[in-house]
Order: sequence, then structure tokens, then C-alpha cells
Amino acid sequence: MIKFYYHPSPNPAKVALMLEETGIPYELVPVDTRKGDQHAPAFTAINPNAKTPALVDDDAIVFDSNAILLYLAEKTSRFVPPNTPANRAQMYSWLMFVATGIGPYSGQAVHFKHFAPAPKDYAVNRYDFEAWRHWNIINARLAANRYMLGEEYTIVDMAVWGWARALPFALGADAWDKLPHVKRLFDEINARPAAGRVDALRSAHQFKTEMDDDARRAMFPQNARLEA
Ligand SMILES: N[C@@H](CCC(=O)N[C@@H](CS)C(=O)NCC(=O)O)C(=O)O
Repeated sequence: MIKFYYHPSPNPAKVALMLEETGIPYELVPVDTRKGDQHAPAFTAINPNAKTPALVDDDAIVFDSNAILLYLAEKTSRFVPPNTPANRAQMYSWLMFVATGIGPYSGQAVHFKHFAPAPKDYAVNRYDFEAWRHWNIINARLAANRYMLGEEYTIVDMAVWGWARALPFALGADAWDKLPHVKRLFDEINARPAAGRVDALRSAHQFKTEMDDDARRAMFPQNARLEA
């Protein structure tokens, strides 16, 4: 059975949604990143990048959320558009846009706004600006299309949904007012039974919620260089 290495955060959420949408049986393996589980040798043997999510399917090991979405889409032939060059070109473009833009800039916006020590004005301004710029591009895309790739719900919408869950935290309380088309897709996906099952995963394990010194050491190992 598939082993799904999970933490209740944006990147694993996308994969959880795809697993729940397809109904593939899987075993959830909690990786408590605030306790440092991501650095355990047993986990870095699966994902050398020491981050969630990762997935083991028999002899197939796959890490990085968007790679996992593609892997599961290929495995099931579901939630991808019909296989034409034009469709595939759009799917890869938007999936990589989420992977290299939405995820990293939203993640760094969260980091600098909520967790970085001062002085941080330059970094907050840079990542807030870039996160908004990327989300505005998604919002414009969804103003013209029901879903990211047109008329069909696909893995690209799932990838967007994973990070949309963190939007008010990443961008601020006005995020939903300023991104109404993202909100429309977010609400639609939230209403799907699979999304409800993903929400229930949060309580499948007692994940650590405090961002104390131990959690900061596990998640922000770069800080050790400042203390040295
Ligand atoms: N590019 C990776 C990023 C994975 C990532 O940043 N995961 C976060 C959760 S959303 C994590 O595990 N953080 C723990 C850490 O940074 O130590 C992906 O898309 O899967």
C-alpha cells in the first residue's frame, strides 16, 4: 500500500487531496516537522530534501508535492486534461508556476512576516510583493477560466488549493477580498467530499503546534550560523 509522509501544511495538503479524490488506499505516516522528524535518517532516505510530503509506492519513491501530483495523475490517468500537446503544455506551465512561484514566495512571505527576527522590512516587502504578484496572476487566470486549465478540475487546481488554504496567513486579512476568483475556486474545492476528508487528517495525529526553540531549530536550521 502507498505510504504517504504527511504534515498538515500546504504542500502535503495538495497530495492528500489527490489521494482522497482518486480513492487510492494509502497509509498515512505522520512527519512532525516541529519535532524534527523530517531530519531522521529513515525519512531523508526517502526525501533527501528533508521536507514533507513524500510518497512510497512499492519500489517507487517520490518527493516534492508537484512531482507527486504528476506521479499520481500518471498512475491513475485522472485529473489531467486530455493528452494533447497543447493541453500538456498548459498543465506543465501552470504546475511549475505553482511549484516555483506560488509555493516558494508564499512560504517565504509567511516566514518573514511571522517568524523572522527584525530587521526584516526589506525581506517582508520583497516576499509580500512577489507573493501578491503570483497570486494576482492566478486570480486573473481564474477570472477567465472556471478551473486553472479550463473546464476541467485537475491536479493544477489541487496544487493551487494547497497553498490557498494559507492565504490570509501569508498575505493578510484582505487576501480573500482582493482575490475573489481564487476564493471562488477555493470554496468550490472545499465543498468536495475529498477536501472534507483532507481536513479530517489534521486530527489523525497529535502534531506539535508550538513554535518553540526546539521547533525553530528543526525548521530554521540556518539560525545556528547566527548564534555561532
Ligand atoms: N518543494 C517542496 C517543498 C516542501 C516543503 O517546504 N514542505 C514543508 C511543509 S509545506 C516542510 O516540510 N517544512 C519543514 C521544514 O522546512 O523543515 C514541495 O513542494 O514538496
